[in-house]
Amino acid sequence: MTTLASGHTAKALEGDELARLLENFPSYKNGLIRLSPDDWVFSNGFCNFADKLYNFEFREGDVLVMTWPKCGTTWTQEIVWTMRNNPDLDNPDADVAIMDRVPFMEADMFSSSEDASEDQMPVSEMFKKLCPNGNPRDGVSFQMAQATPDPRSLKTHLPFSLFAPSLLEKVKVVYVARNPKDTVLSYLHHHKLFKAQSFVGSLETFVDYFLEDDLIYGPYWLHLKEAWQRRDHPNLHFVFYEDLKADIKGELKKLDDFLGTELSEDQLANVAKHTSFGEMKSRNNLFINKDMFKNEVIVDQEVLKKDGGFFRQGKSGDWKAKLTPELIEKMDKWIKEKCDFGINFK
Ligand code: PPS
Repeated sequence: MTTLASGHTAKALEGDELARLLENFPSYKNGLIRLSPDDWVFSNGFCNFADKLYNFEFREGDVLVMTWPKCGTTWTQEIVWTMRNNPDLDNPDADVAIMDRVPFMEADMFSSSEDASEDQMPVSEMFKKLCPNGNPRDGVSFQMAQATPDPRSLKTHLPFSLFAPSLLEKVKVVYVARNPKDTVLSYLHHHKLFKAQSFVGSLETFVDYFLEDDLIYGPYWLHLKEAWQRRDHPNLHFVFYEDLKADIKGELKKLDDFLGTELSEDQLANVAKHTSFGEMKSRNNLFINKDMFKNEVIVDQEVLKKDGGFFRQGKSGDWKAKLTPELIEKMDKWIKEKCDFGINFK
C-alpha cells in the first residue's frame, strides 16, 4: 500500500477483484491499482507519477483541459490550442501531433513500466526538442508537460482531488462533461480499438464495469461531481460536449471570454472549421504519427475497419441506437442515484 501526496492510499488490485477484470481485460495483466478513498482506478504505473502530478508546478497563464475519458478532451485540446496559438491558421506547429502540443499529463502511467517496449514508449521530435536531456523512462508526457513553453495548454483525465487544492488559483481549467450513455459507448470502442487496453466482453458487461466504477479512471460520477461543485469558480469553465456539438460558435464565444483570447469573428470561424470533426478526422494527428493507427500491435485493424478509429462518430445521442432498453433503464437508475448533485445531462 502506498500513501500519496493527495492523501489517498493506493493498493494493487488482487484476488477476485483482479480476476473479475482480467476475465474481460486480458491486457490488464500488468496490474491495476485502486485509490482509497474515492475508488479511482489506474494502471499501476500511476504511483510513479501521482505525487509529481499533485505537486506539478503550474504557471500563471496555463490552461488545463480536464475531462473523464471520452468526453471530448481531444476536441477541446485542439480548440484551446488553436484559439491560443493558431487563430489565423498559420502556425506551422499545427501539423504536429496534438499530444505534443497539449501534453497528456499522466499518460506515462500507461507506458512507464520497466519492461515497456519501444512501441509502447515512442519518443517524438517534439520531446527531443523540448527535453534534449530527458530520459523517456522518467515520463515522456510528464517532461513535455513541464517543458512546454507559454502559452501552455495541458490535458488530464485526473479529477480535481488528485491535484493540489490551489489548482484553480493559478490555472484556468476547461472541464468537459458528456452524457454517460455516449461516454460509455465511446469508452467501449476505445477499449476494443487499442490493444493495450483490449476488452473482450459484451456491451452489457462493459456497462456493468462502468456503473460499478471498475474501469480505468474509476467513478465518472465523482469526477463530474468534483468539477460541478467548483463550476462557479471564475477559473473554471464547465462545458457539455453536447453544447459544443449543438452550438460551436456560441460555445467558442464563451471560451473566448473565459480564455481572454479576444478573437475576431473570422478567427472564431477559423477555429470552428479547423476543429470540426471532419477536419480533425482527416488530419488524424492525435499521436506521434498517423501510421501508429496502421500498427497491428497498437490498433485492432478489424475494429478500425468495422467501427472506426479514434475519431469514430463525433455525435451526441448515439446511445439511442446502441443501448438496449434494459441498459438504458440501468443507466437511468445510476444517473438518478449517483449523479444527484444537480447536473442535468443533455
Ligand atoms: S480520450 O481518448 O479519452 O482522450 O478521448 P476524448 O478525446 O475525450 O473523446 C473522444 C470522443 O470525442 C470525439 N471527438 C469529436 N467529437 C466532435 N468533434 C470533434 N472535433 C471531435 N474530436 C473527437 C471522438 O470521436 C470520440 O467520440 P465517439 O463518440 O467515440 O466518436
